[in-house]
Amino acid sequence: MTELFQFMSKQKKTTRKASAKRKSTPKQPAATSNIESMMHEDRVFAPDKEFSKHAHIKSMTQYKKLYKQSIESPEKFWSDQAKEELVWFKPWKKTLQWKAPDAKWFVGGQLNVSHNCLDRWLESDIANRAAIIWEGEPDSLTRPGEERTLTYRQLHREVCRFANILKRHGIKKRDRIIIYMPMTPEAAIAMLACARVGAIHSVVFGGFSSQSIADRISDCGAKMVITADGGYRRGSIVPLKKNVDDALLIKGEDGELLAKSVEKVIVHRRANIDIHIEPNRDFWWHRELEYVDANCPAAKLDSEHPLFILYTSGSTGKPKGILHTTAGYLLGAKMTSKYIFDLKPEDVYWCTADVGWVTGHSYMVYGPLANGSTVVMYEGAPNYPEPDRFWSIVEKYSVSILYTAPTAIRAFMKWGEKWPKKHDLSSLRLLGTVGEPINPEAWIWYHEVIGGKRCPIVDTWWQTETGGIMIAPLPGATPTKPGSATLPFFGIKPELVDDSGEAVKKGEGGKLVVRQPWPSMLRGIWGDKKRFKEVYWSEVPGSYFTGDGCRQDKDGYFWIVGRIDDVLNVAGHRIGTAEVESALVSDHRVAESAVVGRPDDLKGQAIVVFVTLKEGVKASEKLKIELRNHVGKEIGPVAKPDDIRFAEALPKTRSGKIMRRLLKQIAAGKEIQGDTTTLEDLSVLTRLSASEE
Ligand code: 7RM
Repeated sequence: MTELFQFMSKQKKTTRKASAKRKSTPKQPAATSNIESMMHEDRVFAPDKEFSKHAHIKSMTQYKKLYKQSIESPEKFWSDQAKEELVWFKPWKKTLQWKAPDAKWFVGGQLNVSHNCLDRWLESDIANRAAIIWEGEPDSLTRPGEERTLTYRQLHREVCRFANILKRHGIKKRDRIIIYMPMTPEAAIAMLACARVGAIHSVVFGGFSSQSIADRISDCGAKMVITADGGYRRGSIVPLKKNVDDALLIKGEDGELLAKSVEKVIVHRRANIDIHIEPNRDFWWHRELEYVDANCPAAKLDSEHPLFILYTSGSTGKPKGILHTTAGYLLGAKMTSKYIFDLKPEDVYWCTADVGWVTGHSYMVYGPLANGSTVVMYEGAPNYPEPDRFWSIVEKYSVSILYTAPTAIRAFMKWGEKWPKKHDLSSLRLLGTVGEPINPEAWIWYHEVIGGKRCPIVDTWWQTETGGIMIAPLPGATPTKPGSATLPFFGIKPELVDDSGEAVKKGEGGKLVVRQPWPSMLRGIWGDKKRFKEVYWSEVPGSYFTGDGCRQDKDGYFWIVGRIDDVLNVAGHRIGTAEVESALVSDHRVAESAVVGRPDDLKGQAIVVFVTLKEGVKASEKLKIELRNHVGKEIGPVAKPDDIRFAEALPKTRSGKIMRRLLKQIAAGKEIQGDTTTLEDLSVLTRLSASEE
């Protein structure tokens, strides 16, 4: 870290202007079993003095001091924080009970997540502030979307009423409930109502198919489904209730209904379309409200009471139901929101994630509401009806904090500066990214075009499994480097190890593991203890294995290079996909790229690259050669792609992650196999396969 500070003091005037250019130092690395990293990004952005002055954490000295305490005496640290941040019905007796891989935090304590997000604000001046500002998808260019604002008091009332509906329909503690909803406030109300009565919710993306709903119901034995008649997406209506009806009829291999555990379906009226209502099974949300009042005390739940299950697709086989519990999860979501986004009550905070992704859980609902902040929620897509939707919302509500994914940022870059330029974005004071490594070019564009060069960017690394952000800058303290998630959050001890589990030398790449338990860590895979141990705790015994490849630079900064399973092995060199992709996207004609390996007799793996081009750029053989040489120049000859394919679009999940597993099959000329239910747009695959040479 000292080196970094020396560098910064020398460069003080220039670094903030991003005048230092990317330095690429191609070299021919020696073959080793570790992941190599050949790209160098030397730009450093020091926090702005004014920003630091008002931030929760104001300097590196303050961060380092607290971080040290949190690692040296984790139990004391977390216990102090849990007292400070959360409201308890009953104090806990033991801060941590740990026998790897089983953690219990704040043992013996009692609290309620919905009470911590809502009731606690009712006696304060936060009660009448906006909790959720919701913007619906516009019908067209001329008809704006609906808007609704719920104050904390109103949200509390709606959650209590809906919680009473759950009880009326026989929902008890630990019952599982599937939430399959569009991005409306009712999605958040449903989640908070489950939390209020101690039911376990499992949110399923509104874009997923009947089969995925049925599989998830079957896996967790859900008793109820909460859905809507339909949801809006790019001007058309997604028939959510119809999908649920179909899901309830799907039979498994044994000939039995997969969703036989479902007794009730509650339907929110959103799209006003005709749907089937099955008597005694299906009930309209608005009708049920007639039978309940708004008096519903929050259940007193144990610290380790299960809060939610969220399914994430494993690299193979069936999705894993990641389980999170009450106190630890909430403490993680609340603290990371507060310190990493520097959240204040005056902020208008917008996380653009869908509720069906963990980011929508921790950073649209639980984290910000536990901090008493104002959350913006948007129903539609970023480019409907026109590519300036996000910027018109930022302007309309004076959004001060924006949290989105690199894939969205690259799409904005592709659509061009004219869209953000149409709007006043001066209310923004902080920007965040999540979901994949952000390539330096996109980082700089975000910084300059969206952030007007004045907003710090927090690149946040974490996973469904970690519950909350693990590695990210603290915006008033940490100097940032484009492409790096920087340093660990309080209480988090990440490390890089080689194949034998030994720590690697600084500057070398390795597998990212976490050495100490933390409160918001997953508590298991629903119904599959064996898989939980195998996937996360066997690779490096005693440590949590993230599945990601990473390197640490001389300042201790973490640079994620991609999933370990995706790391390429070219003639003995292990190269992270993120680096090659970043090199490609640094060519001004490339909008996005995905890199995969194809079995190769000579080299082990050949590098196959899928590239989408910026608007107006023509694909040609000449361009292929130029891109090949460009990667060679940026990284080194070993990383030169063997095969470049231009594509209209890449296969992605709803949260924007490229599904490399599918691209690998296409690259190898195989038929697509395995789970494609998490794919956002299936037609992309057909088009990709058709475009093969
Ligand atoms: C929050 C979320 C987790 C995986 C993770 C990484 C990748 C996420 C970043 C990132 C580089 C980041 N949960 N990932 N954030 N890679 N920089 N800032 O995405 O369960 O859906 O995915 O996403 O590979 O392991 S997730």
